[in-house]
Amino acid sequence: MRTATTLGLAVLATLAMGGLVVGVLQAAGLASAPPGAADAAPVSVVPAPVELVVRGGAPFTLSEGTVIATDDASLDPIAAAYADAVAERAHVALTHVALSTDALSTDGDEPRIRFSLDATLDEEEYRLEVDADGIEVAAGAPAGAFWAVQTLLQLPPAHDASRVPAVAVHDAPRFAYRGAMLDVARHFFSVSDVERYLDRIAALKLNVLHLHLTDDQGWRIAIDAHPELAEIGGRYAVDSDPGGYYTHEDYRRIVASAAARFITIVPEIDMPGHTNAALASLAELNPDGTVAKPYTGIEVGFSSLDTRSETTYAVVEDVLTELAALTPGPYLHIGGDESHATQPEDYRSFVGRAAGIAASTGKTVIGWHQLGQSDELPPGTVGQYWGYLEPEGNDAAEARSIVDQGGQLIMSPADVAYLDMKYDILTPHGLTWAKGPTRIEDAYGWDPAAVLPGVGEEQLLGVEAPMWTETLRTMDDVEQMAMPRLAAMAEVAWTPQAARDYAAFVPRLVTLARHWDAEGVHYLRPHGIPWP
Ligand code: TNX
Repeated sequence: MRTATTLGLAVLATLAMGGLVVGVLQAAGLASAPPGAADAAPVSVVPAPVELVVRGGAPFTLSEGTVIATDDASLDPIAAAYADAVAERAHVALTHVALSTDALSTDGDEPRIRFSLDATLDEEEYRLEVDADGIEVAAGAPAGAFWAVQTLLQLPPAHDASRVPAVAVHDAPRFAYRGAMLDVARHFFSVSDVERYLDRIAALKLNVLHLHLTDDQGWRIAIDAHPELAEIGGRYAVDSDPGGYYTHEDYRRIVASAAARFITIVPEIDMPGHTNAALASLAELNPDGTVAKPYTGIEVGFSSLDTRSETTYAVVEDVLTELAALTPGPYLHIGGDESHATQPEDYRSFVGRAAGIAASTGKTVIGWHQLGQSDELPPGTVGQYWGYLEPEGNDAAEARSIVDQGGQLIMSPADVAYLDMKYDILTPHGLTWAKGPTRIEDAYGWDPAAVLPGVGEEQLLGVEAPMWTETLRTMDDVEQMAMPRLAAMAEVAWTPQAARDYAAFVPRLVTLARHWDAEGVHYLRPHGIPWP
């Protein structure tokens, strides 16, 4: 196979050919073959790779029995995942063989598709080369190979999944933490619902699913030390819709399904506010020793744990210790938002102590940016900023306080990153409190490193798109609120800022939507985009 000639970041031109807009956009993920080349179908990837060069030769055709080889056992599941996807989309069965590196270089009936590890690349970095003779993927670690597969699956035209255009791609993410959040507390979502969302996330190269497991309306994770939390707190949901909770086995299935997609689960126990479900389940958490009434409305800010009671800290420790033991990922999220029913000094001492308990489990603590009101956060605490692009009140100062204590930030500005905001006034579900509807253009057009003064690329762990579910009852509802904006968010998280451009994103989004049509993904078609 030829080696790729690597072109740098460059946006060359956009030209209209025969009514079809053909973008020659290197590094913006959409490129056409050179004029006169055999195959002029546009090549399009979301999120845009760092470098994508269309080589201009004939495509590679996947066919029955095409041999796919791996040079390391750690790549076998990724090759298998690619083979499964090809079987489903192109109705072609690939033959997988594991080979040593030596065997890979021998001639004969050579494998046409090869996956290999390359120690010179970072874990999530990959190189992908396709020509008429075959496909070569090299990655620093299995994660990079998995992201290469996500790129590979977008390369063929949606109507002809067996034809892989000849390209050379060199790619790596901008941010280490590329997250989506699902609120399973306001409405409950089954393990298979969550797995469906994991598929959407993985295809866009996001690598974190943050589960908002507890809130006023529901407690969704079994805790053996206090079974009432899930058994009673799990019964309810917004509007008295069906409740539910995850057993340890359910949670382990979610973790395993996520891991198979190189996604880390970040569990959140929100406190000291947003705790009515816990207060309604455990009498001992209440100062008067009687349980609170269940809550199925959508107000916020009315509940608080008793921050002066040692019983509270004992329960917090039981819960976080159990959850940490169930969670292989490095993070525990302790919430901390909208604790309007907690006195400010009580809030400060509570979050300092709760963060200490979380850190003592060995995990890195994450909390909403209000955690910065405490100046006693454990080293490395991560704040999740959910203020506006133009910060108001104390939001910027609280976020900065976390950075000043040696931590990092995840950016989720509510007016651009909140997937539960309506797209426009025609959107059937969702809210509008965060500065009105959030168009795709709004979700796309911001730079996480340019939001907060003194918080640049180095201070950022990454970005996350939260999905609050007060108005969303089913996974269909969730999927339609996420898609297409989650694609915009994925590009914010993955693609270098210099290579991002909304006008170039739109035709790539349309091409991606053709794949969604083929795969049965439910997405909204807000006006302003020439949907297929
Ligand atoms: C604010 S954002 C909340 C949630 C709501 C959401 C609705 C944040 C940390 N708290 O409790 O569900 O608004 O959009």
